[in-house]
Amino acid sequence: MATVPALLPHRRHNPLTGEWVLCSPHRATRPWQGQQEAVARDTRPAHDPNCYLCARNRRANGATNPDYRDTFVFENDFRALLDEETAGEGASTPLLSRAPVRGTCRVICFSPRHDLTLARMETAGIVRVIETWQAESAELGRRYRWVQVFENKGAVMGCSNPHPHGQVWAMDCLPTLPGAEDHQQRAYHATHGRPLLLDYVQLELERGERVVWHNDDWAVLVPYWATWPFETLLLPRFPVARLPDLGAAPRESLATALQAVLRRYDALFQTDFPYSMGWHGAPFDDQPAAPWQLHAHFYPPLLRSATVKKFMVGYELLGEAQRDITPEVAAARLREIQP
Ligand code: H2U
Ligand code: ZN
Repeated sequence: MATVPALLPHRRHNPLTGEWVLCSPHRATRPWQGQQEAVARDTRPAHDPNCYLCARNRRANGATNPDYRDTFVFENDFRALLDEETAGEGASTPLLSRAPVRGTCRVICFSPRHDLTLARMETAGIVRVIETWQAESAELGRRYRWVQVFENKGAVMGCSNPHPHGQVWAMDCLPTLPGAEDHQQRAYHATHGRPLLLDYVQLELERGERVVWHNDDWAVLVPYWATWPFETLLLPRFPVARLPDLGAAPRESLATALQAVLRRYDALFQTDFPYSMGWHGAPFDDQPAAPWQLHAHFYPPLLRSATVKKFMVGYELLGEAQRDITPEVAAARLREIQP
């Protein structure tokens, strides 16, 4: 059994959500005889006549996609949220409580090229994607309190189509996780007078051990409290509360930052790296935005190869998140890899 203090089991606190994660570094060498996922061989055409996201093709509801050139946004044909005023049935007992919700869901095609990924796109194309994220956030933020921009990539993540695309869901209330981040960032700001994540990015850049990559505007790091093996946080090094607040220069440097993290991911296990990623920024409500820092989370499931992933099961479902490989080791591997 390990006795080096750094290798002993310990718990780490996530100041963004208030949750804890169990870290068990001594366990990283345990034998593995679990599941092997089939590696998806990538032989996609530039245009797939059967893809419902490719230009000029028909979607499930019969609509035809335009002959789009960069990004293309449409209302999700199978929306999880509806615009209509829903009946907010009053709770008859506190144990059977429900609340009304209004919202909308859209799909964002990143490129007409069926064979690309965000990682493999040129900087100019990624800038167009960022501009689309900004425009959608600004427009939906005028009508809804929360706008969730995200990308779910890879069959392992339940993504239904390899065509490069993401989604945006907007709703009139704060979902659970942004609600926790909102609470934690406001509490930190009330005590310290500075945004939590602006202090955090400076601390991590001074320490260096969890930093994967940085330029003058952005830093990519494996957070101290990461739960997924190669989870990263993309943080601005300047105060900014929401996606639409980014000007031309930080937008350009963000495109470079996205390439840096995503190309490292692809190189890590030499695969089209699966992940869920998404943006968190200040809610579109009348609360002060100053405690908030815009940031993106990347949650990739892979653990040790293109086929072996981390499962959030057992203790994670019943106790709390747990990891073996430390965030410091994960950051060093991502930092050292040649994208
Ligand atoms: P995934 O990226 O998670 O697979 O989602 C793709 C979305 O595209 C999914 O939410 C929508 C699905 O509802 N979709 C359409 O809106 N129209 C279609 O013709 C097929 C899929
Ligand atoms: Zn396609």
